[in-house]
Amino acid sequence: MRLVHEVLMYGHKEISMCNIAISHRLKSRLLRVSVVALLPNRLLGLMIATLVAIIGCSDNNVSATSKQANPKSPILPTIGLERVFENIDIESPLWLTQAPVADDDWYLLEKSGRIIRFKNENKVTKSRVFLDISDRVDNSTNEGGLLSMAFHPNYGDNQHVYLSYTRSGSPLTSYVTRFKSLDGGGSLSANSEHVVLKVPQPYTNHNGGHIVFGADSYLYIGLGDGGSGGDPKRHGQNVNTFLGALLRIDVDKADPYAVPDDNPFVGKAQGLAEIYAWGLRNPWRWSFDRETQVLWLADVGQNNWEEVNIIKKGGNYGWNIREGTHCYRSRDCDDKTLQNPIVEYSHKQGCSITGGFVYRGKAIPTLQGVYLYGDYCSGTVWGIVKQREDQFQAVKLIESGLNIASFSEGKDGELYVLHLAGEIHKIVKTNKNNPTLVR
Ligand SMILES: [Ca+2]
Repeated sequence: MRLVHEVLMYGHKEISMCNIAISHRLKSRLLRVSVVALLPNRLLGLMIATLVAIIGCSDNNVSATSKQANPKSPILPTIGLERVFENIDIESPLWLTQAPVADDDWYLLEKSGRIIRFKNENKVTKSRVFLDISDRVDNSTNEGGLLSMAFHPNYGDNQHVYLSYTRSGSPLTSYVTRFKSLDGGGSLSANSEHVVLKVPQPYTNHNGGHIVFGADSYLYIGLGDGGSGGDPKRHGQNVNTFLGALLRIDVDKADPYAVPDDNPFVGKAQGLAEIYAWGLRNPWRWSFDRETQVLWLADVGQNNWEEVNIIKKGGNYGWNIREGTHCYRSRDCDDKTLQNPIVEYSHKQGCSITGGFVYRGKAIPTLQGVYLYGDYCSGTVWGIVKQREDQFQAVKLIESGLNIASFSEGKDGELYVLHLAGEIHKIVKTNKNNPTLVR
Protein backbone atom coordinates (compact mmCIF):
# COMPACT_ATOMS: atom_id res chain seq x y z
CA MET A 1 0.00 0.00 0.00
CA ARG A 2 2.84 2.41 0.72
CA LEU A 3 4.01 1.91 -2.80
CA VAL A 4 0.60 2.80 -4.14
CA HIS A 5 0.42 5.96 -2.07
CA GLU A 6 3.87 7.01 -3.09
CA VAL A 7 3.14 6.64 -6.77
CA LEU A 8 -0.21 8.37 -6.36
CA MET A 9 1.62 11.23 -4.73
CA TYR A 10 3.91 11.55 -7.71
CA GLY A 11 0.89 11.23 -9.91
CA HIS A 12 -0.78 14.11 -8.14
CA LYS A 13 2.09 16.28 -9.29
CA GLU A 14 1.21 15.20 -12.79
CA ILE A 15 4.55 13.49 -13.22
CA SER A 16 4.60 10.01 -14.62
CA MET A 17 6.59 7.22 -13.03
CA CYS A 18 8.80 7.20 -16.06
CA ASN A 19 9.72 10.85 -15.73
CA ILE A 20 10.76 10.96 -12.13
CA ALA A 21 14.02 10.04 -10.53
CA ILE A 22 12.68 7.10 -8.60
CA SER A 23 14.29 6.79 -5.21
CA HIS A 24 16.26 3.69 -4.28
CA ARG A 25 13.61 2.97 -1.69
CA LEU A 26 10.85 3.06 -4.29
CA LYS A 27 12.94 1.05 -6.70
CA SER A 28 13.32 -1.74 -4.19
CA ARG A 29 9.63 -1.66 -3.40
CA LEU A 30 8.70 -1.75 -7.03
CA LEU A 31 10.95 -4.71 -7.55
CA ARG A 32 9.65 -6.52 -4.52
CA VAL A 33 6.00 -5.89 -5.26
CA SER A 34 6.38 -6.85 -8.88
CA VAL A 35 8.19 -10.05 -8.09
CA VAL A 36 5.84 -11.35 -5.47
CA ALA A 37 2.64 -10.28 -7.13
CA LEU A 38 0.80 -11.98 -9.91
CA LEU A 39 1.99 -10.82 -13.25
CA PRO A 40 -0.90 -12.08 -15.26
CA ASN A 41 0.93 -12.41 -18.50
CA ARG A 42 4.59 -12.87 -18.13
CA LEU A 43 6.91 -14.92 -16.02
CA LEU A 44 10.27 -14.98 -17.73
CA GLY A 45 10.12 -11.37 -18.81
CA LEU A 46 9.23 -10.23 -15.32
CA MET A 47 12.63 -9.22 -14.06
CA ILE A 48 13.59 -7.62 -17.33
CA ALA A 49 10.31 -5.78 -17.57
CA THR A 50 10.57 -4.54 -14.02
CA LEU A 51 14.04 -3.27 -14.66
CA VAL A 52 12.87 -1.56 -17.81
CA ALA A 53 10.08 0.05 -15.84
CA ILE A 54 12.58 1.28 -13.26
CA ILE A 55 15.63 2.26 -15.19
CA GLY A 56 14.54 2.38 -18.78
CA CYS A 57 12.39 5.45 -18.50
CA SER A 58 14.24 7.91 -20.66
CA ASP A 59 11.42 8.85 -22.98
CA ASN A 60 9.34 11.87 -22.07
CA ASN A 61 6.46 10.76 -24.22
CA VAL A 62 4.15 9.00 -21.80
CA SER A 63 1.03 8.73 -23.88
CA ALA A 64 0.25 5.63 -25.82
CA THR A 65 1.01 5.80 -29.47
CA SER A 66 -0.95 4.76 -32.48
CA LYS A 67 0.40 4.05 -35.87
CA GLN A 68 -2.17 6.45 -37.21
CA ALA A 69 -1.97 8.89 -34.34
CA ASN A 70 -3.40 12.30 -34.94
CA PRO A 71 -1.12 14.98 -33.47
CA LYS A 72 -4.16 16.70 -32.00
CA SER A 73 -5.12 14.80 -28.88
CA PRO A 74 -8.83 14.47 -28.32
CA ILE A 75 -10.19 16.20 -25.25
CA LEU A 76 -11.26 13.63 -22.70
CA PRO A 77 -12.82 14.26 -19.32
CA THR A 78 -10.65 14.29 -16.23
CA ILE A 79 -11.35 11.08 -14.43
CA GLY A 80 -10.15 9.54 -11.22
CA LEU A 81 -10.42 6.38 -9.19
CA GLU A 82 -12.63 6.12 -6.17
CA ARG A 83 -12.12 3.21 -3.79
CA VAL A 84 -15.37 1.29 -3.38
CA PHE A 85 -16.55 -1.72 -1.39
CA GLU A 86 -13.58 -1.24 0.91
CA ASN A 87 -15.21 -3.03 3.82
CA ILE A 88 -15.25 -6.27 1.89
CA ASP A 89 -12.26 -8.48 2.53
CA ILE A 90 -10.88 -9.65 -0.79
CA GLU A 91 -7.70 -11.35 -1.83
CA SER A 92 -6.08 -11.21 -5.28
CA PRO A 93 -9.22 -10.21 -7.19
CA LEU A 94 -9.19 -11.10 -10.89
CA TRP A 95 -12.74 -10.47 -12.05
CA LEU A 96 -15.87 -8.67 -10.93
CA THR A 97 -19.22 -9.03 -12.59
CA GLN A 98 -22.98 -8.99 -12.14
CA ALA A 99 -25.52 -11.61 -13.11
CA PRO A 100 -28.02 -11.21 -15.96
CA VAL A 101 -30.94 -11.27 -13.51
CA ALA A 102 -32.95 -8.63 -11.71
CA ASP A 103 -30.68 -8.02 -8.72
CA ASP A 104 -27.45 -6.10 -9.03
CA ASP A 105 -25.26 -8.05 -6.61
CA TRP A 106 -21.56 -8.25 -7.38
CA TYR A 107 -19.64 -11.49 -7.90
CA LEU A 108 -15.91 -11.27 -7.32
CA LEU A 109 -13.39 -13.90 -8.36
CA GLU A 110 -10.32 -14.47 -6.24
CA LYS A 111 -7.29 -16.01 -7.86
CA SER A 112 -7.25 -18.81 -5.28
CA GLY A 113 -10.53 -20.27 -6.53
CA ARG A 114 -13.16 -18.53 -4.44
CA ILE A 115 -16.09 -16.45 -5.68
CA ILE A 116 -17.76 -14.11 -3.25
CA ARG A 117 -21.01 -12.24 -3.66
CA PHE A 118 -22.05 -8.97 -2.08
CA LYS A 119 -24.69 -6.26 -2.36
CA ASN A 120 -24.15 -3.29 -4.62
CA GLU A 121 -23.87 -0.83 -1.77
CA ASN A 122 -20.66 1.06 -1.33
CA LYS A 123 -20.43 0.55 2.41
CA VAL A 124 -21.49 -3.10 2.29
CA THR A 125 -19.74 -5.11 5.00
CA LYS A 126 -20.94 -8.63 4.35
CA SER A 127 -20.17 -11.03 1.57
CA ARG A 128 -20.99 -14.67 1.14
CA VAL A 129 -19.28 -17.44 -0.74
CA PHE A 130 -20.91 -18.14 -4.11
CA LEU A 131 -18.47 -20.95 -4.90
CA ASP A 132 -15.18 -22.22 -3.54
CA ILE A 133 -13.18 -24.54 -5.78
CA SER A 134 -9.78 -23.80 -4.31
CA ASP A 135 -9.49 -27.57 -3.86
CA ARG A 136 -9.05 -28.00 -7.62
CA VAL A 137 -7.67 -24.66 -8.77
CA ASP A 138 -3.90 -24.47 -9.16
CA ASN A 139 -3.06 -21.04 -7.83
CA SER A 140 0.63 -21.76 -7.32
CA THR A 141 1.93 -19.93 -10.37
CA ASN A 142 1.86 -16.21 -11.10
CA GLU A 143 -0.49 -16.53 -14.02
CA GLY A 144 -2.57 -19.48 -12.90
CA GLY A 145 -5.66 -19.61 -10.74
CA LEU A 146 -9.36 -18.93 -11.14
CA LEU A 147 -9.12 -16.64 -14.13
CA SER A 148 -12.58 -15.81 -15.43
CA MET A 149 -16.31 -16.31 -15.10
CA ALA A 150 -19.22 -15.91 -17.49
CA PHE A 151 -22.87 -16.18 -16.62
CA HIS A 152 -24.82 -17.99 -19.31
CA PRO A 153 -27.03 -15.41 -21.10
CA ASN A 154 -30.05 -17.41 -19.87
CA TYR A 155 -28.67 -17.83 -16.36
CA GLY A 156 -32.01 -16.77 -14.92
CA ASP A 157 -33.56 -19.87 -16.46
CA ASN A 158 -30.82 -22.49 -16.54
CA GLN A 159 -28.66 -21.31 -13.57
CA HIS A 160 -25.50 -22.10 -15.53
CA VAL A 161 -22.19 -20.33 -14.93
CA TYR A 162 -18.96 -20.96 -16.83
CA LEU A 163 -15.58 -20.72 -15.18
CA SER A 164 -12.02 -20.75 -16.49
CA TYR A 165 -9.13 -21.83 -14.33
CA THR A 166 -5.84 -23.70 -14.24
CA ARG A 167 -5.74 -27.10 -12.61
CA SER A 168 -2.80 -29.04 -11.22
CA GLY A 169 -1.51 -31.96 -13.13
CA SER A 170 1.24 -33.05 -15.35
CA PRO A 171 1.13 -30.80 -17.21
CA LEU A 172 -0.76 -27.85 -15.78
CA THR A 173 -4.09 -27.72 -17.62
CA SER A 174 -6.48 -24.92 -18.49
CA TYR A 175 -10.12 -25.84 -17.81
CA VAL A 176 -13.34 -24.26 -18.98
CA THR A 177 -16.18 -25.80 -17.03
CA ARG A 178 -19.83 -25.25 -16.28
CA PHE A 179 -21.35 -25.04 -12.82
CA LYS A 180 -25.00 -24.94 -11.83
CA SER A 181 -26.83 -23.33 -8.98
CA LEU A 182 -29.08 -25.78 -7.19
CA ASP A 183 -30.48 -23.29 -4.72
CA GLY A 184 -32.11 -20.73 -6.96
CA GLY A 185 -28.99 -18.69 -7.58
CA GLY A 186 -27.84 -18.42 -3.99
CA SER A 187 -24.64 -20.33 -4.67
CA LEU A 188 -23.07 -22.66 -7.20
CA SER A 189 -22.83 -26.34 -6.47
CA ALA A 190 -19.16 -27.37 -6.39
CA ASN A 191 -20.26 -30.89 -7.30
CA SER A 192 -22.11 -29.80 -10.42
CA GLU A 193 -18.95 -29.19 -12.44
CA HIS A 194 -19.20 -30.22 -16.08
CA VAL A 195 -16.08 -29.98 -18.22
CA VAL A 196 -16.40 -28.09 -21.50
CA LEU A 197 -12.76 -27.81 -22.57
CA LYS A 198 -9.37 -28.92 -21.30
CA VAL A 199 -6.16 -27.53 -22.75
CA PRO A 200 -2.77 -28.80 -21.50
CA GLN A 201 -0.22 -26.05 -20.91
CA PRO A 202 3.39 -26.77 -21.95
CA TYR A 203 4.62 -24.07 -19.53
CA THR A 204 3.02 -22.43 -16.52
CA ASN A 205 2.72 -18.89 -17.89
CA HIS A 206 0.65 -17.23 -20.66
CA ASN A 207 -2.52 -19.07 -19.78
CA GLY A 208 -4.85 -16.35 -20.98
CA GLY A 209 -8.09 -17.78 -19.68
CA HIS A 210 -10.66 -15.06 -20.18
CA ILE A 211 -14.14 -16.25 -21.23
CA VAL A 212 -17.04 -14.09 -22.42
CA PHE A 213 -20.42 -14.74 -24.01
CA GLY A 214 -20.93 -12.63 -27.12
CA ALA A 215 -24.22 -11.10 -28.18
CA ASP A 216 -24.43 -14.11 -30.52
CA SER A 217 -24.69 -16.27 -27.36
CA TYR A 218 -21.50 -18.09 -28.31
CA LEU A 219 -18.77 -18.55 -25.70
CA TYR A 220 -15.46 -16.91 -26.59
CA ILE A 221 -12.32 -18.31 -24.94
CA GLY A 222 -8.90 -16.64 -25.07
CA LEU A 223 -5.74 -18.69 -24.62
CA GLY A 224 -2.09 -17.63 -24.51
CA ASP A 225 0.71 -19.17 -26.54
CA GLY A 226 1.51 -21.80 -23.92
CA GLY A 227 4.25 -19.86 -22.22
CA SER A 228 7.98 -19.77 -21.70
CA GLY A 229 9.27 -16.75 -23.63
CA GLY A 230 9.25 -15.91 -27.31
CA ASP A 231 6.78 -18.71 -28.13
CA PRO A 232 9.40 -21.45 -28.56
CA LYS A 233 6.84 -23.93 -29.90
CA ARG A 234 5.38 -21.34 -32.30
CA HIS A 235 1.83 -21.88 -31.11
CA GLY A 236 0.84 -18.34 -32.09
CA GLN A 237 1.12 -19.15 -35.79
CA ASN A 238 -0.10 -22.74 -35.51
CA VAL A 239 -3.80 -23.03 -36.27
CA ASN A 240 -3.81 -26.66 -35.22
CA THR A 241 -3.56 -25.84 -31.53
CA PHE A 242 -5.93 -23.95 -29.25
CA LEU A 243 -2.95 -22.13 -27.78
CA GLY A 244 -2.30 -18.56 -28.92
CA ALA A 245 -5.86 -18.22 -30.16
CA LEU A 246 -9.32 -16.92 -29.48
CA LEU A 247 -11.89 -19.70 -29.68
CA ARG A 248 -15.62 -19.50 -30.28
CA ILE A 249 -17.97 -22.32 -29.35
CA ASP A 250 -21.70 -22.95 -28.97
CA VAL A 251 -22.39 -24.46 -25.56
CA ASP A 252 -26.13 -24.81 -26.18
CA LYS A 253 -26.33 -26.83 -29.35
CA ALA A 254 -24.38 -29.88 -28.16
CA ASP A 255 -22.69 -31.31 -25.08
CA PRO A 256 -20.10 -30.15 -24.24
CA TYR A 257 -20.24 -27.82 -27.25
CA ALA A 258 -20.80 -27.42 -30.97
CA VAL A 259 -18.82 -25.28 -33.38
CA PRO A 260 -20.64 -22.38 -35.05
CA ASP A 261 -20.98 -23.04 -38.77
CA ASP A 262 -19.38 -19.75 -39.70
CA ASN A 263 -16.18 -20.15 -37.69
CA PRO A 264 -13.28 -19.45 -40.08
CA PHE A 265 -11.79 -22.95 -40.23
CA VAL A 266 -15.03 -24.88 -40.55
CA GLY A 267 -14.79 -27.02 -43.66
CA LYS A 268 -11.13 -26.12 -44.26
CA ALA A 269 -8.38 -28.70 -44.59
CA GLN A 270 -6.16 -26.91 -42.08
CA GLY A 271 -6.99 -25.31 -38.78
CA LEU A 272 -9.16 -26.16 -35.79
CA ALA A 273 -12.83 -25.39 -36.20
CA GLU A 274 -13.03 -23.77 -32.77
CA ILE A 275 -10.53 -21.01 -33.68
CA TYR A 276 -12.00 -17.56 -34.28
CA ALA A 277 -8.73 -15.59 -34.47
CA TRP A 278 -5.08 -16.41 -33.76
CA GLY A 279 -1.54 -15.07 -33.62
CA LEU A 280 -2.00 -14.03 -30.00
CA ARG A 281 0.66 -14.14 -27.31
CA ASN A 282 -1.33 -13.78 -24.13
CA PRO A 283 -4.71 -12.11 -24.40
CA TRP A 284 -5.29 -10.68 -20.94
CA ARG A 285 -8.77 -9.30 -20.89
CA TRP A 286 -10.92 -8.47 -23.85
CA SER A 287 -14.49 -7.33 -24.16
CA PHE A 288 -17.30 -6.54 -26.55
CA ASP A 289 -18.45 -2.98 -26.88
CA ARG A 290 -22.01 -3.44 -25.69
CA GLU A 291 -23.28 -0.93 -28.25
CA THR A 292 -21.39 -1.94 -31.40
CA GLN A 293 -20.34 -5.53 -30.49
CA VAL A 294 -16.80 -4.68 -31.61
CA LEU A 295 -14.34 -7.01 -29.85
CA TRP A 296 -11.44 -5.16 -28.19
CA LEU A 297 -8.54 -7.33 -27.04
CA ALA A 298 -5.35 -6.55 -25.14
CA ASP A 299 -2.41 -8.79 -25.98
CA VAL A 300 0.59 -8.80 -23.68
CA GLY A 301 3.96 -8.19 -25.29
CA GLN A 302 7.24 -10.05 -24.99
CA ASN A 303 10.06 -7.59 -24.45
CA ASN A 304 9.03 -4.22 -25.77
CA TRP A 305 5.46 -3.68 -26.98
CA GLU A 306 2.01 -4.01 -25.44
CA GLU A 307 -0.93 -3.86 -27.80
CA VAL A 308 -4.66 -3.31 -28.23
CA ASN A 309 -6.38 -5.11 -31.08
CA ILE A 310 -9.79 -5.03 -32.64
CA ILE A 311 -10.53 -8.64 -33.39
CA LYS A 312 -11.98 -9.69 -36.70
CA LYS A 313 -13.14 -13.20 -37.42
CA GLY A 314 -10.33 -15.16 -39.05
CA GLY A 315 -7.69 -12.56 -38.23
CA ASN A 316 -4.05 -13.48 -37.61
CA TYR A 317 -2.73 -11.03 -35.03
CA GLY A 318 0.91 -11.58 -35.77
CA TRP A 319 2.63 -13.23 -32.80
CA ASN A 320 5.42 -14.38 -32.91
CA ILE A 321 6.26 -12.91 -36.28
CA ARG A 322 5.54 -9.50 -34.83
CA GLU A 323 5.45 -8.00 -31.37
CA GLY A 324 3.00 -5.15 -31.79
CA THR A 325 3.79 -3.64 -35.17
CA HIS A 326 7.48 -4.59 -34.90
CA CYS A 327 9.30 -7.59 -36.29
CA TYR A 328 9.96 -10.12 -33.55
CA ARG A 329 11.12 -13.40 -34.96
CA SER A 330 12.86 -12.15 -38.02
CA ARG A 331 14.01 -8.88 -39.50
CA ASP A 332 11.55 -9.25 -42.32
CA CYS A 333 7.95 -9.38 -41.21
CA ASP A 334 6.29 -7.59 -44.07
CA ASP A 335 3.32 -9.93 -44.25
CA LYS A 336 0.17 -8.20 -45.44
CA THR A 337 -2.03 -10.96 -44.05
CA LEU A 338 -1.16 -10.05 -40.45
CA GLN A 339 -3.43 -7.77 -38.44
CA ASN A 340 -1.67 -4.93 -36.66
CA PRO A 341 -2.80 -3.60 -33.31
CA ILE A 342 -4.73 -0.33 -33.40
CA VAL A 343 -2.61 1.01 -30.55
CA GLU A 344 0.64 -0.06 -28.94
CA TYR A 345 2.84 1.28 -26.15
CA SER A 346 6.40 0.54 -25.28
CA HIS A 347 7.90 -0.78 -22.07
CA LYS A 348 8.96 2.73 -21.26
CA GLN A 349 5.34 3.17 -20.19
CA GLY A 350 4.62 -0.13 -18.50
CA CYS A 351 5.29 -3.82 -18.87
CA SER A 352 2.04 -5.80 -19.10
CA ILE A 353 -1.23 -4.64 -20.59
CA THR A 354 -4.64 -5.29 -19.06
CA GLY A 355 -7.58 -4.81 -21.39
CA GLY A 356 -10.71 -2.99 -20.29
CA PHE A 357 -13.99 -1.85 -21.78
CA VAL A 358 -15.57 0.71 -24.04
CA TYR A 359 -17.29 3.10 -21.68
CA ARG A 360 -21.06 3.04 -22.14
CA GLY A 361 -22.11 4.33 -18.74
CA LYS A 362 -24.14 7.43 -17.94
CA ALA A 363 -22.09 9.11 -15.21
CA ILE A 364 -19.37 10.48 -17.52
CA PRO A 365 -21.08 11.45 -20.80
CA THR A 366 -17.90 12.74 -22.43
CA LEU A 367 -16.26 9.34 -21.97
CA GLN A 368 -18.90 7.68 -24.16
CA GLY A 369 -17.40 5.30 -26.69
CA VAL A 370 -13.86 5.53 -25.28
CA TYR A 371 -12.03 2.22 -24.77
CA LEU A 372 -10.24 2.11 -21.42
CA TYR A 373 -7.27 -0.12 -20.69
CA GLY A 374 -4.27 -0.08 -18.39
CA ASP A 375 -0.89 -1.46 -17.47
CA TYR A 376 -0.38 -3.92 -14.63
CA CYS A 377 3.04 -2.61 -13.66
CA SER A 378 2.85 1.16 -14.10
CA GLY A 379 -0.83 1.45 -13.22
CA THR A 380 -1.42 3.88 -16.07
CA VAL A 381 -4.93 3.96 -17.52
CA TRP A 382 -5.41 5.15 -21.08
CA GLY A 383 -8.43 5.78 -23.24
CA ILE A 384 -8.64 5.13 -26.96
CA VAL A 385 -10.79 7.38 -29.08
CA LYS A 386 -11.81 6.31 -32.54
CA GLN A 387 -11.27 9.37 -34.68
CA ARG A 388 -12.37 7.97 -38.00
CA GLU A 389 -12.35 4.60 -39.69
CA ASP A 390 -9.12 2.78 -38.80
CA GLN A 391 -7.75 5.83 -37.02
CA PHE A 392 -7.37 5.72 -33.28
CA GLN A 393 -5.76 7.93 -30.67
CA ALA A 394 -4.74 6.86 -27.17
CA VAL A 395 -4.70 9.41 -24.35
CA LYS A 396 -3.35 8.91 -20.86
CA LEU A 397 -6.13 9.31 -18.30
CA ILE A 398 -4.78 8.24 -14.91
CA GLU A 399 -1.47 7.32 -13.27
CA SER A 400 -2.98 5.10 -10.61
CA GLY A 401 0.06 3.26 -9.26
CA LEU A 402 -2.20 0.22 -8.91
CA ASN A 403 -1.38 -3.28 -10.09
CA ILE A 404 -4.27 -3.43 -12.53
CA ALA A 405 -5.27 -7.08 -12.63
CA SER A 406 -8.52 -6.42 -14.44
CA PHE A 407 -11.21 -3.93 -15.35
CA SER A 408 -14.85 -4.58 -14.67
CA GLU A 409 -18.08 -3.32 -16.22
CA GLY A 410 -21.29 -3.01 -14.28
CA LYS A 411 -24.68 -3.65 -15.83
CA ASP A 412 -25.14 0.12 -15.81
CA GLY A 413 -22.01 0.51 -17.95
CA GLU A 414 -19.85 2.08 -15.23
CA LEU A 415 -16.29 0.81 -15.03
CA TYR A 416 -14.09 -0.44 -12.22
CA VAL A 417 -10.42 -1.30 -11.74
CA LEU A 418 -9.26 -4.30 -9.71
CA HIS A 419 -5.99 -3.83 -7.83
CA LEU A 420 -4.34 -7.17 -7.24
CA ALA A 421 -3.47 -6.23 -3.67
CA GLY A 422 -7.19 -6.49 -2.88
CA GLU A 423 -8.92 -3.25 -3.80
CA ILE A 424 -11.77 -2.23 -6.08
CA HIS A 425 -11.77 1.27 -7.57
CA LYS A 426 -14.53 2.91 -9.57
CA ILE A 427 -13.78 5.17 -12.51
CA VAL A 428 -15.39 8.49 -11.71
CA LYS A 429 -15.51 11.98 -13.10
CA THR A 430 -13.33 14.24 -11.08
CA ASN A 431 -11.67 17.61 -11.01
CA LYS A 432 -8.21 18.95 -10.49
CA ASN A 433 -8.58 19.06 -6.72
CA ASN A 434 -9.13 15.36 -6.52
CA PRO A 435 -5.97 13.65 -5.27
CA THR A 436 -6.49 10.76 -7.63
CA LEU A 437 -6.36 13.08 -10.61
CA VAL A 438 -3.14 12.59 -12.41
CA ARG A 439 -3.80 13.69 -15.89
CA1 LIG B 1 -0.19 -8.82 -32.27
